[in-house]
Amino acid sequence: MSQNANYGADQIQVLEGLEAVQKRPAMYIGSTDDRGLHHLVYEVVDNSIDEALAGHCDTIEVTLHEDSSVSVSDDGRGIPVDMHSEYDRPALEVIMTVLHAGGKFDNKSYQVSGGLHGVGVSVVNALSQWLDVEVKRDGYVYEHGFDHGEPKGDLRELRPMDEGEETGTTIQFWPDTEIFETTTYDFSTLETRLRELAFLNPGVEIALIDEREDAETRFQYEGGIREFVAYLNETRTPLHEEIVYLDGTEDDIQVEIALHATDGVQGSIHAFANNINTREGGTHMTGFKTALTRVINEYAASHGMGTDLDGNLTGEDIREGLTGVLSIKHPDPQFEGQTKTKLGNSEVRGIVEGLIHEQFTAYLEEHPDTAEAIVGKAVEAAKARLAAKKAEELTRRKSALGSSSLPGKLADCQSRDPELSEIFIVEGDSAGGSAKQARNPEFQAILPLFGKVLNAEKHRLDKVLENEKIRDLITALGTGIGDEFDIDDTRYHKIIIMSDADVDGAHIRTLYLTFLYRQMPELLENGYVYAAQPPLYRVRHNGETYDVMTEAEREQIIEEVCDGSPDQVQRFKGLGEMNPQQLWETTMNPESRILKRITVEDAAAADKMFSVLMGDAVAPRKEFIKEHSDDAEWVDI
Ligand code: 0RA
Repeated sequence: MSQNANYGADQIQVLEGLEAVQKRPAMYIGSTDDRGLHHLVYEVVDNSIDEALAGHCDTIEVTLHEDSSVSVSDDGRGIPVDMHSEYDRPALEVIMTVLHAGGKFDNKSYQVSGGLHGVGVSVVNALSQWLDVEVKRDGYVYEHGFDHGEPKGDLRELRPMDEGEETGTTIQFWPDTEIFETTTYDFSTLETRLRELAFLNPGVEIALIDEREDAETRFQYEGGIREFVAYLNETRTPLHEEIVYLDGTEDDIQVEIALHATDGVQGSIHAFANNINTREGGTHMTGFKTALTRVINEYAASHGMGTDLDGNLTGEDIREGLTGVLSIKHPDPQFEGQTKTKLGNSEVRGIVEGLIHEQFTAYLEEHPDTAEAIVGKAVEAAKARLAAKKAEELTRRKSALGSSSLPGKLADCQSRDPELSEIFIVEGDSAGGSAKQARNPEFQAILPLFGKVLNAEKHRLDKVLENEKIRDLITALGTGIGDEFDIDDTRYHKIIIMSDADVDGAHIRTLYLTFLYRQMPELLENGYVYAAQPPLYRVRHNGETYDVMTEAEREQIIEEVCDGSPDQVQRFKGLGEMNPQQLWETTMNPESRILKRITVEDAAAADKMFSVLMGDAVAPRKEFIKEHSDDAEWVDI
C-alpha cells in the first residue's frame, strides 16, 4: 500500500517534468522546426557517444525508418535496469521520464555531452508519440515502451541473451507530429553531424542507414581531428607535409588541436567543446589564438624571419590560409552567448594557452620545415597587408564603407526600419529595371549588379574591394566590412539574391554567397540572406496560371492538372524576360513568392563546401556537386 502511494507521488512529479517539455519544447531543444527535429537524434546519439567515451561502446547506428521514426543503437553496457532506490522504479524508466536524470546514474564523473544538447533523453521521450527502448544487459534482453513520454506498462524481460550476443541499447522514437512542424529527416544534415562526431571521437564507428532511400554511410576515423583537418583541406594546397597535432590534459580538461597551413587566403579554425561546435568561440579559442600568435612571433624573432617587417605578425597574418580544429573536453562545460555556442569556463583560457604555447614551441623546433612553412606564410601575409595599406587600401576601404552617400544604382526603399526592409540584389541591368518597376517601394530596395564578381575564396579582401559592385553592395548594406563590420548597422534584414534560374545565375549567386560567407558571415548566421526562386515555366490551362520551379514540377502539372495537354507553356529564360507584373507575382510579392533562406548551421560544413565549390581543384568539385545536388539547389550545378 505505502509503496503504491509512493509510486503515485513520484509519477506526478514525473508527469510535471515531461509536461513542461511538451508545453515549451523550444526551451529544451531550441525550436520545433526541422532543426529541433534533428536535435532529437543528436540528443540520443550524445548518450551513446558518452558511452563510447567511457570506453564501453565502439559502434553507433542511426537508422531512418520509412514511418518517420528513427532508431539509435549502440553496443555499450546498456541502460541500467535495476531498481532505483529513490524512485522505486527501474533505472531505465527513471532515465526516460525524469528530466536530467541520465548523469545521476553513473559514477563516471566524466560526462562529455552537454550544452546545446545534453538535456537528457527524457526530453526526446516527452516529444515523441511513441518511444521504444531495448536493452541487452545482465544476460537478458529487456524492452520498455512509452506513449507521449508515459510508460506503457512495466519494463519487460523479453528473453535471455544468446551466446555471444553483445550488450547495448536501442532507442526508437516517433517524433510527435502535433509538436513538430515537420517530421522528415534530412540525410545530409544528419550525415554532416555524424561525420563530425566521428572525427571528434576517434575510433568510434558511426553509421547512418536510410531505409527510406536504401542509403547507408559509415564513418570511423582513427586519426580523429587530424583527419578532420585533412578533410577540410581536401581541395586546398598544403604548405607542409605533416599535419600538426598537439594534445594534453590538465585538471581533467582534455585539449587537442590539429593544424595545417595552406597557400589559400582564407583561414578557418573550428573550435569544439564537448563535441559541440562553439561557433561563437569562447575561452578555449581565445587561449589558442593568444598562444598561436605568441609562438609564431617568438619563432620568427629567434630565427630571423620577418625582420624586414616593422612590427609583429598579427593574429590575422598568422591565421591566413591556416586550417585548424580545436577540440576540448571538459567535465563541466558552461555554454554562453546568443546561441549557447560560446564556451564560458574562465579556467580553460590559461590551460589551453599554456599547453599550446609549450607544445607548439617544441613542435616547431623539432619540425623546422613545417615551422618555416607556417611562419613564412604569415610573413608573406603581413607583407601583403602592409603593401595593401600603402596602396591606399585604407582610402579604398573608406570609400567602400565610410561614405554616407548610397550607390547611384540603388533604388532604396522608403522604410528605415531594417526589420521591415528588403534589398534585392539583381543580376543584370534589364532585370534590375523590371524589378524597380515591379517592387513595392515602401519596403523593397533594388540594387542591380551586372555580371560576375571576384571569387572571394581566392583573393584577399583588399583585392575583392577593388571591385565597384562589391563596394556598392557593402555601402547599400550599411554594415561596413573587415574590422569595421557591424551587424547592427545592417539596413535590411532580408538580403535577397535574385539571379536567373540557370547555370550562370547559379554561379553568380554562389559568387555573392561566397563573398558574404567569407567576409560577412554574421549576416548568414543571423538568417538575413536569401535566394529568390524565380520560376522556370508558366503553364496556363482552363484560365488558371501555374508557375513552376523545376522540370519535374512542369511534367507533373502537365500530366496531372492539364491531362497532358496544357493551353500554353512559357519558358522564362531569364529574369529579364518576365514583365514587371510577372516578376512581382512570381518572385517578389511576399504573398506568393518562394524565398530560400541560406543558412550556415554547420560552420565546418559550410567552410568545406565553399572551399570545394570555389577553390582550384576540379574533380572534388564535380564529385561534391553530384553528391549534393538535392540539398544544395542554389549551388552551381
Ligand atoms: C546510465 C548509466 C550507465 C549507462 C547508461 C546510462 C547508458 C545510457 C545510454 C543511452 C544510450 N545508450 C546508453 N548506454 C548506456 C552505466 C551503467 C553501468 O555502470 O553499467
